[in-house]
Amino acid sequence: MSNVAIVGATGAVGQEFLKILEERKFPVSELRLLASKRSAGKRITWQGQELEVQETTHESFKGIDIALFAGGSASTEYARSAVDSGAVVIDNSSAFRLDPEVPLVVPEVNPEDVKWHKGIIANPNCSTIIMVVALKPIYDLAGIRRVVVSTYQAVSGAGREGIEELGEQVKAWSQGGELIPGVFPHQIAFNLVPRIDVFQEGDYTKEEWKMVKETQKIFHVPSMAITATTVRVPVFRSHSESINVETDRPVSISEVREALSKAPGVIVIDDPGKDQYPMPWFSSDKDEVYVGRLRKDFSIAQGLNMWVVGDQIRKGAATNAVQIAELLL
Ligand code: 11C
Repeated sequence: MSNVAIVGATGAVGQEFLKILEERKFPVSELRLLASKRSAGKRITWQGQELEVQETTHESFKGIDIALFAGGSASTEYARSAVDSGAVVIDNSSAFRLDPEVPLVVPEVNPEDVKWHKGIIANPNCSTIIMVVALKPIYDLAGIRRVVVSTYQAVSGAGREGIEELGEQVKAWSQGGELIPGVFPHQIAFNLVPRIDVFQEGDYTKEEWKMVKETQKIFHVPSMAITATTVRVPVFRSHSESINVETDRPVSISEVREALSKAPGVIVIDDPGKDQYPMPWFSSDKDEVYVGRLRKDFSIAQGLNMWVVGDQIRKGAATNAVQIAELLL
């Protein structure tokens, strides 16, 4: 049994941690809920117990074995204190992901990397996790030379505020009111915004660079060629990705389909004749990554296209982190 802390317990990912710890019957002895001063004092019921949310401080981690950080600035501020108190931190922020001293882990892809942690294990970005779970069986089968990915990311990626903003804009539109952007740089209802996070080198966004660099680190292949365009769409939950893969070796679509069908954490839904393919509405609140629209890319010798969908809050964040905690046990 472990003493577990959740930092950011009242946010979208924090709330999902509570559900997933319970669903997966994670052996929790004490659960400590931590958040910002603003949320301290809130009461949350978990497995029949009423727990009070406490303000996170550098002293919050005494006696804690595993600290699940939901993301945001709390990680930079408190993760090292948690480690100094003896906890292993599983961190969902981007603060440590590219640190060479910190493993970046997706249990279906590189579970062995948890072994070399020095107190912090990073949970990748949600769109990266969803992509690499689908890429792994293809990588094992035929190697990967190049990936071209375009994302269709739900507003849940921007947390509770993102979900609320889409809801408020849809309501305002139906009442003839004004649609006011807040979390997103432009109106998100009935629109697409091809910018997630800040612009960086080469006019790529930080989200796009995360998909490139995190994927290279997870596969331990810094030379893997990857290019990404990330787009926010007016979907509440579940990210979708159009992924084009050029393999190292020739492979047939039926071999890829078979490998994906057998892969852990992947479900193939792909029956064009019956209009069956994954969609965010269907994959929300589920832990698996769904793959469909699998087909050859006729424009190159060794290419394929696929459509991949996964719940950003679950497999893209909380479920992956709890799976990492399970590896530690
Ligand atoms: C989004 N992918 O959809 C982001 C959210 O680095 O963990 C997750 C940000 C991160 O907006």
